[in-house]
Amino acid sequence: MNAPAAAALAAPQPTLSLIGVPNCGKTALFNRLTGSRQKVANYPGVTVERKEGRLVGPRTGRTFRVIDLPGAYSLEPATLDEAIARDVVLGRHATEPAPDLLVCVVDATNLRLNLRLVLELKRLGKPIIVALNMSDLAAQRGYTLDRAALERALGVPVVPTVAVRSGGERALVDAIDTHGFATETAARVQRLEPPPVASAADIEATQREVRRVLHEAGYRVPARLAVLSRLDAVVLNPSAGPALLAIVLFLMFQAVFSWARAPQNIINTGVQGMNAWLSGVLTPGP
Ligand SMILES: Nc1nc2c(ncn2[C@@H]2O[C@H](COP(=O)(O)OP(=O)(O)OP(=O)(O)O)[C@@H](O)[C@H]2O)c(=O)[nH]1
Ligand SMILES: [Mg+2]
Repeated sequence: MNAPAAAALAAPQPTLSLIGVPNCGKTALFNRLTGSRQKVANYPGVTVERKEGRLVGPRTGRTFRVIDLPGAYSLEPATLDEAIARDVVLGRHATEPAPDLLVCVVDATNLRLNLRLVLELKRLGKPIIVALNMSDLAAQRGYTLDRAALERALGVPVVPTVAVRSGGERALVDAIDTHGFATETAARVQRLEPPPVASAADIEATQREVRRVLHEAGYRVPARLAVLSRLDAVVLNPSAGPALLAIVLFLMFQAVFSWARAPQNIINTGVQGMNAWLSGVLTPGP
């Protein structure tokens, strides 16, 4: 066995956690990274799935433990899934080691929502790589984004991935394999405090930061989809949504019970006229 291979075997296996909002493609990317080298179970005492696998770095020959975390919108948990994801990331989970590297998976077609979590994770000060997933869909649908500018604006590595395409994980594998774990193994024993509960001012500051990053990265949603998302924002708004629903129901009620009267009268008159005409032209039967 040569010296680098022996050193790789002797070194502790760094742990990577895949974290991101629900449905951004973590599990698809996990499957690409680990192939068939997977173990699936539940976290102890709960019915939340735990997936662990192994990735072997093609350049260094080093083995990485990869953990696929449940989806989380934020480190302030509102669900059991989010609580587990937060505890693992902070190194506070009873049965999980603290991750050495966070792979934050983001959906390139919904960056505004995804970046809030990236900024929260960045504040923890742990090593992080952003996987810009669904890059294929973003390109197909006409989104504009300068990946290098996004990297500069965020201050962390950003690599494009397509978790549903063979080879779509290559840039991420390279970034993991060449990541400087040796100097950062102190992060392994780090048990971090949960971030303080965000005030309204904190949330507003994060939104401003998201807008700044998106602006610097030249992120543009295609006009057609921007209109739909603005419509979504109005229809799903907790005050405007129910008011709109009440208006639509009122209009339907009016359509059935008031506006329908005029066409109904026209049809009735037509049928009566036809009846009278037919009675005149047809000879009475036997
Ligand atoms: N086109 C495209 N589809 C993707 C990509 N990554 C994931 N998907 C699809 O997106 C859907 C969600 O992917 P998952 O891997 O289950 O997402 P997840 O983040 O694990 O979801 P949760 O575990 O529920 O948080 C699936 O239908 C995937 O096939 C991608 O890069 N491109
Ligand atoms: Mg998943």
